[in-house]
Amino acid sequence: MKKVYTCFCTDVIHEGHLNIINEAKKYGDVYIGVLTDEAMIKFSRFPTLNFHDRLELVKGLDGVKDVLVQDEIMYDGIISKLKPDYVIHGDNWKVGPMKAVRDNVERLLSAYGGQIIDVPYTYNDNVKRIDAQLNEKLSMPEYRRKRLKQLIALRPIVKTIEVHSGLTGLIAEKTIVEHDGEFDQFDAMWVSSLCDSTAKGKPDIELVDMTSRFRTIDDVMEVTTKPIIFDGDTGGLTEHFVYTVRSLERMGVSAIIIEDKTGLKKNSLFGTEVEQTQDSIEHFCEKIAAGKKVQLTDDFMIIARIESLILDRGMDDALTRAAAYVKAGADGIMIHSRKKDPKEILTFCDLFRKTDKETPIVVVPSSFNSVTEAELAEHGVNIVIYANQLTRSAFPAMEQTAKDILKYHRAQEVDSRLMPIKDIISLIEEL
Ligand code: SPV
Ligand code: MG
Repeated sequence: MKKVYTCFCTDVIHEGHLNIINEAKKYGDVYIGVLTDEAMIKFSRFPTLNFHDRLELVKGLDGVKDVLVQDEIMYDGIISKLKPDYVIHGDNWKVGPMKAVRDNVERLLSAYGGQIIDVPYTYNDNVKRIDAQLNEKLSMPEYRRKRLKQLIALRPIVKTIEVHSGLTGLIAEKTIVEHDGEFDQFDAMWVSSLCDSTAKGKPDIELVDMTSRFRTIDDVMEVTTKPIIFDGDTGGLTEHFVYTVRSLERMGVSAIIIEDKTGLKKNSLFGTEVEQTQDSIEHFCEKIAAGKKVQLTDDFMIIARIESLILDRGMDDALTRAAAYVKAGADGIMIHSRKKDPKEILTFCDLFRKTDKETPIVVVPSSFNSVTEAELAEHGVNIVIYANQLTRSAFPAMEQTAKDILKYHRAQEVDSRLMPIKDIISLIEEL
């Protein structure tokens, strides 16, 4: 019998999958691959079933000769192992980023005379409804909240991008690229105090109040499923912070990061150019412990941000504080720096990891932006936050457009730089 292979990357078997199996049977014995969680989350949505359950789901299907584990999106490993005569797939992979996968399969099969079978992709109302239900489930607080911890366990480094509106949320949610045979998308979203304030035309000094910050989170949550890390500034008074923790947890936010400063907070990237006061270790530990005490689930994370390097207090102070904050209950440490060279951040990570192998480390490479995700991961970093790049790219583009319209007294000159009207009116899907 000939071998026919297909790979499933799904939590629900619907008529589209059954159709593929029925078609496959016409050509030979059917082998199904199940994509691992690690591979799936690089280009698809986060699975609502764990890998073991997804494997069992496929094993329970009729007419399947064998079920295999596929641990890469590209088919090199699985094809060299199974040597299928045919690979069958919905024809949706002929366009978009998935085309790279089809090209990969075509190249591998042609080396020994194998063939691709493209079957018409099933996307009827029933399948659409299942798809929408899965997305809805992922956006629910109890699923979304725990996802940051799940991603820390699954990803070499959790890639997080700044959001401050529904629109930036959609960019974080939907942007997927294929590059050099690898797929990538952002894992999580950062509700930055700087960008949330800037979007409202306000300075980043804890002026935008919590009600307004929560409103931003809600706008983002309405249109996304990815987990949220909230920039909680100093956390405010401990008596207020405990309420913030409760509210964020209930909303389905995964983590709050609070920084060890008191008084009028200014953005860290000002460094010592402005007056900034670091909190005492004792007081900040009390704040962390108070927050941990009131949270109701194990999912929510309170991450302590250390400003010692920003304020030129030295590496020893940063390390002492890190150890104290972890002891007080912090679920992670964020270390910040405004140096262009990543050396001081990497040194901190190496020294911290000598005594603490577990506590997640978060970094924000706005100044030390030459560092790569792979380098950070090598030094034990778990979460990288691109904290302001969407805002900083949008502002000059909008400003230039405004200037050019004033200059030319019409909009024609700027049009070639703009998103087509057809695209903007169809950008947001209607239910
Ligand atoms: C933010 O994005 O608001 C931050 C990171 O707190 S930074 O601006 O680098 O301080
Ligand atoms: Mg901030």
